[in-house]
Amino acid sequence: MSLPVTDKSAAATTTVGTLIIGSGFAGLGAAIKLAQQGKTDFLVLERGNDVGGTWRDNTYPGAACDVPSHLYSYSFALNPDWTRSFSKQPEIRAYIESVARKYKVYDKHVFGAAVERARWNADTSRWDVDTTKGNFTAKIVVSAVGALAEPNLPDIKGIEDFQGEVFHSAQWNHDADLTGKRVAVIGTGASSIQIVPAIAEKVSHLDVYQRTAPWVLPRADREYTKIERFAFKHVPGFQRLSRAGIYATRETQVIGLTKSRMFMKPIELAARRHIATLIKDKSLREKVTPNFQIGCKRMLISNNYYPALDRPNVDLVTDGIAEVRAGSIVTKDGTERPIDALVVATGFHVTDSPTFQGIFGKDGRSLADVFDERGQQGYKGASVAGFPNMFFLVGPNTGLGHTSMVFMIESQLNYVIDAIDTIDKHDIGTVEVRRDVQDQYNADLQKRMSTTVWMNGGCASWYLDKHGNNTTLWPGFTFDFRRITKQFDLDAYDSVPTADASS
Ligand code: N01
Repeated sequence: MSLPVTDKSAAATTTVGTLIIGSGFAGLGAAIKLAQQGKTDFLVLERGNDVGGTWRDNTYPGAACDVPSHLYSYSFALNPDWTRSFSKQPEIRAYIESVARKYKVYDKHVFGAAVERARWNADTSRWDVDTTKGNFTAKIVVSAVGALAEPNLPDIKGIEDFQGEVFHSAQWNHDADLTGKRVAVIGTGASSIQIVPAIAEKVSHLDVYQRTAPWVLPRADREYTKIERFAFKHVPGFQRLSRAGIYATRETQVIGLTKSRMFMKPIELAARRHIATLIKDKSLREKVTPNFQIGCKRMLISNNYYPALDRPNVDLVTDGIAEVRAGSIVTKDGTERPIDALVVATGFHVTDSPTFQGIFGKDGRSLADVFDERGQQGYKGASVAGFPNMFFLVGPNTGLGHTSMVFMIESQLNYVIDAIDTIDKHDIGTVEVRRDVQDQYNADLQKRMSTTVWMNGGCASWYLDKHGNNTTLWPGFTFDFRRITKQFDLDAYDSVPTADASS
């Protein structure tokens, strides 16, 4: 259903008002909001073959969401048909596709179009965007590529010489049958703790390589009853009320994460009880007990991870990995463990995404260089000084560790769609966030960040950039972020009228 875009070899360029890059929850949401405003001069570039983003890509066994379904959906497209409290990946993917169909934005997509380079052209005051499916020029670019999209492959000696199946959790090879095989999983983050129980029964032996033990809480997951599903569908307000309840409960965690650790104590106790209840082996209990404050890394939820580790055919290996050989992993104590297949559940390039290397702003510098020098700084997660007419969704400091990213994305959509509307209405040629405004915003934000568990909780995490700053998460209540993104604030930007911008 993608647009018939000219073949790249013909070297023709497609001209469009707004280009959205990526079609996960964020990019798809942007397309829908633009369409709802009656705007038609936009396209969505998507490197995959369908919408869905991370929920299209992450198909590993056991993939599911750790935010309750009714909150993990667009407020404008509630889904009364969720079958369980925490949805599995296929159901979320089907939901996203159904929303794209309902709002008729599929034909605005160019699928299979991986962006190779986006360059601000000062002569035309437009973005020149080269993709694997042709070249584009756009007045405005909305980057919605997602923070968890570029797999982080571990730099372990010898891994390239491994002779068996090896793949990242986000690139699961479904042709590789792990039944009866000796398998290793490296990493114990959110992905791993879902994969381990899903494959533990079918493999002959499983080694789980843990560098840092995560905090794992019980998962209150269950199928909805027929009565509940009837109520979600037919009782006016029931779904919104349930959503509000989930939202409020989760939001209280912000106090513990950002202000007072006392609020996290009951949660930590629940996590310790979880270990004690589910693991009988004392030495395994010790190995899985984290050595940092709860909340410092993302809190995980699972009822079947600990029982899986407790199985006789599963070993939790905590000695560091020295090297991978053709058919084994050797740990630093010299032990060699033979394996047939290796799953690397080692996370993503978040603050150092390779996509940043292909975006070149006003002075020709790449976004990667700019972030490298100053850290991943932006303004309201939506703009970066030096990158005119480019807006970001899920940009710097918009991530969350406690509740639904869809809520944050909708806040950002309010802001970015209002920005595009303002540009149109006021006949503006270019907007660029003022450096002084961005600097002040980040100084304030990092001051608030300094008291949070993410900075003082005694852990290293993907929330921090190479400067040691948390440029990933929002350090407060999500309703505060909703407030500051309600409207586009043109006065925070340098703007040039269309008549004066180059054309
Ligand atoms: O990745 P991670 P993930 N040698 O970065 C280890 C979302 N998500 O894919 O902690 C050995 O969290 C690393 O060890 P350490 C969610 O936001 C959501 O699991 O750095 N080990 C860690 O254990 C989540 O936070 C859902 O010491 C190495 C693991 O690999 C985010 O995605 C499900 C290593 C990486 O954990 C990312 O989760 C899945 C090395 N060289 C994901 N390098 C749900 O909604 C890394 N590690 C449920």
